Amino acid sequence: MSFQRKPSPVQPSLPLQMLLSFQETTLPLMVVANLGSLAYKGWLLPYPSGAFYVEIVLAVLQLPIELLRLLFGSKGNLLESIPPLVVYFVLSLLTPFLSAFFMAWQTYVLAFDQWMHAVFLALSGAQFLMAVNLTGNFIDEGPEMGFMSAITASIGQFRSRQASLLVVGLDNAGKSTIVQYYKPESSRVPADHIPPTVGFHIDRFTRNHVQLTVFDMSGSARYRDLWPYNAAEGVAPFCHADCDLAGTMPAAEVAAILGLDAFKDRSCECSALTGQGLSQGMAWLIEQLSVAR
Ligand SMILES: Nc1nc2c(ncn2[C@@H]2O[C@H](COP(=O)(O)OP(=O)(O)OP(=O)(O)O)[C@@H](O)[C@H]2O)c(=O)[nH]1
Ligand SMILES: [Mg+2]
Repeated sequence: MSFQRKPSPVQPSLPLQMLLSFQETTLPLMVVANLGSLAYKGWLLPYPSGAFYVEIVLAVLQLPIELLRLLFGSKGNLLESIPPLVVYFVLSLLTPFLSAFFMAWQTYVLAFDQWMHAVFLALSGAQFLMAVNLTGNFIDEGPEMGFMSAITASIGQFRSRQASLLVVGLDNAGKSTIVQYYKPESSRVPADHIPPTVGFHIDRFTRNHVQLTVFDMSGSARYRDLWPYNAAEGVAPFCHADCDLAGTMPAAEVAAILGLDAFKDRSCECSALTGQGLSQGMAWLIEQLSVAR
C-alpha cells in the first residue's frame, strides 16, 4: 500500500473577495440605516438616561471596526498572506457581539433592525468560514511556520484532509477485502461477494477524518503493468496475515521472511474478514500522512 498527498493549489479566493467587497460597499449604508432607526426610535420613544447615546456611539463605532476587519480580510486574501488574515480573525470576534447587541440587547428592537443585522451576520459567518479554509490552504503550501501561522494552523486543522492511496500486492492477497472493510458499513460489499479485481477499482470514503481516494489495483500478473509506481510519494508496507485461519504463520515470522525487519514496530496480525488489527493499521497510515504534511 502506498500513499500520496494531494497538492493544494493556493490562489486568492474569488467568492471570498466578492463577499468582502459586497460588505465593504454596503457597510456604510447599513450604519446609516442603523443610525436612522435609532433617530426614529429616539424621536418616538422614551430612552433610559444615557442609553440612547451609548447606542449611537456603538452604531458609529461599528463602521471603523467592521471596515478594518473587511480590509484586512481583503489584504490577506489578495496578497495570499496569513498575518492580515489573523487580524481579520481577531476582529471577527467582535462581529457577533455587535450584531447581537443591535438584534436583541439594544433598548428598542424593530423587526427592521433584526433583519438587517441578521443578514449582515450570516454574510460575515459565511465569509469567516471561507477565510478559515483559505488560511488552511496557505498553511499547507508554506514550508515555514511562524508564530502567526501556528495560530492559524490550529484553525486549519478543522478542515477536512484528503489523500490518495494506491493499494498493490499479489493477487488473492486480500487487498479488496481490506479496502471494503475500511468503508462505512452502509456502502460495504460483503466479503464473500468481492470478485477478483479486474484492472483496478476506485473507492472514495472518509476514514479517521481524512477523505480517501483509494486505487485498489488488481494483483493479477496480466494487470501489473497498470501499477503506477511513479505516482507514489511514499511507500507504506502493509503485511496482511490471515490470522483468522488455523495454522497460519505468525505476523512476525512472515515479516522476517519478507525482510521487513525495519518495519517490525508496524507489524500486527490482522484479518480482513474479522477486522482484527485493521483499525491500528489505518491509524498508523493516517499518522504517516499527517507527518508528511
Ligand atoms: N481467511 C481470510 N480470508 C481472506 C482474508 N482477506 C481476504 N480473504 C479472502 O481472500 C480472497 C481474495 O481476496 P481479495 O480481497 O479479492 O484479494 P485481492 O488482493 O483484492 O485480489 P486481486 O483483486 O485479484 O488482486 C477472498 O476469498 C477473500 O475472502 C483474511 O483476512 N482472512
Ligand atoms: Mg482485488
